[in-house]
Amino acid sequence: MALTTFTPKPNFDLLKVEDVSSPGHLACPGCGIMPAYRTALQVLGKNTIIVAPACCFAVVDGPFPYSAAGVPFMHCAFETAAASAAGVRAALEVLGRDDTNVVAWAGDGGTFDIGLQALSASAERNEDMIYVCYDNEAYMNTGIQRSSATPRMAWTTTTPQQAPKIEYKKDLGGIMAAHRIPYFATASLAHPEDMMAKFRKAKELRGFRMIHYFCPCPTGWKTDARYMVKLDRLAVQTKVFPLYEVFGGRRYVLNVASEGLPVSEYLKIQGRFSHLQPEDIKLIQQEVNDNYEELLAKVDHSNRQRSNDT
Ligand SMILES: Cc1ncc(C[n+]2csc(CCOP(=O)(O)OP(=O)(O)O)c2C)c(N)n1
Ligand SMILES: [Mg+2]
Repeated sequence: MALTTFTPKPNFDLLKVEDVSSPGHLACPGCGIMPAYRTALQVLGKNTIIVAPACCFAVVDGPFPYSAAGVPFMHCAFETAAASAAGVRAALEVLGRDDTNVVAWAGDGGTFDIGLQALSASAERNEDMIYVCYDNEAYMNTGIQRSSATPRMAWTTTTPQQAPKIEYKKDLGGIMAAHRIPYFATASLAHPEDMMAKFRKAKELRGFRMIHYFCPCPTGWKTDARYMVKLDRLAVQTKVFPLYEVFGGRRYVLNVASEGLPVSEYLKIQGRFSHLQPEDIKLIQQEVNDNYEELLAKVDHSNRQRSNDT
């Protein structure tokens, strides 16, 4: 298999950033949580408060009194990331401080599923926070149970190979766009410059901002730790996880044109898909193509609206 067709341009400015998070965290080898966290904090800086619900990240940061976060880190109940972060923002307002980034950082289970009502309420009130969802596509911390972010036909411990998941992955971008929030973006570990630029934009804006990033979990995806970045790159190249932004819930921008590699390239290095038959892969390919077409139509529509405006 061709390794990649993506040749990033070197950007040495990336090396001029200051690290806020520290080494010594407890993530599994190949986990995508901390590389993105490190990148985010390089952009957001020390004046940041993290709010994290129950999830791998809450464990990975370290056991009290140790922490790799480098900034204040508030643990909250599983379903309350967005509500808790809104509370932190309210407290800062009472103190007269408007110079702090309040960041909710939650898994897909805490975002797509149990935290969805708090998320929806905070988004609807346009609470002033950056909400980051790291999407490893299952409840990993408690033993790889399926979530509504798990892709169709994937193996998890609650969707065994004999009865893999049949439901579609929830469209988080669509749900958040429907809330007309100021900013929504998807991000990938294989595109760190794009990820940094998105955290920068999120930092500069006010109101409810969300970054949804694709977060490989070698343990749960039954793959090798060395494939972390490669999987994220393949997810973009195969259109499984396109990189795009939505401004104000209406204006869609595509950041990286997906090359349309066959989805099998992405599936075949993950044990969670090892039971798939050629006809299953065909169905997945169709779904991926349809989703991408739908996204391109929104981008096209946004471009036409913009040229009408000018
Ligand atoms: C109300 C409640 N239900 C269940 C749990 C158990 N629990 C803790 S973490 C977790 C899974 C979190 O999944 P996700 O948000 O996807 O993060 P990940 O573990 O994958 O990083 C569950 C089910 C809990 N802490 N609280
Ligand atoms: Mg998860």
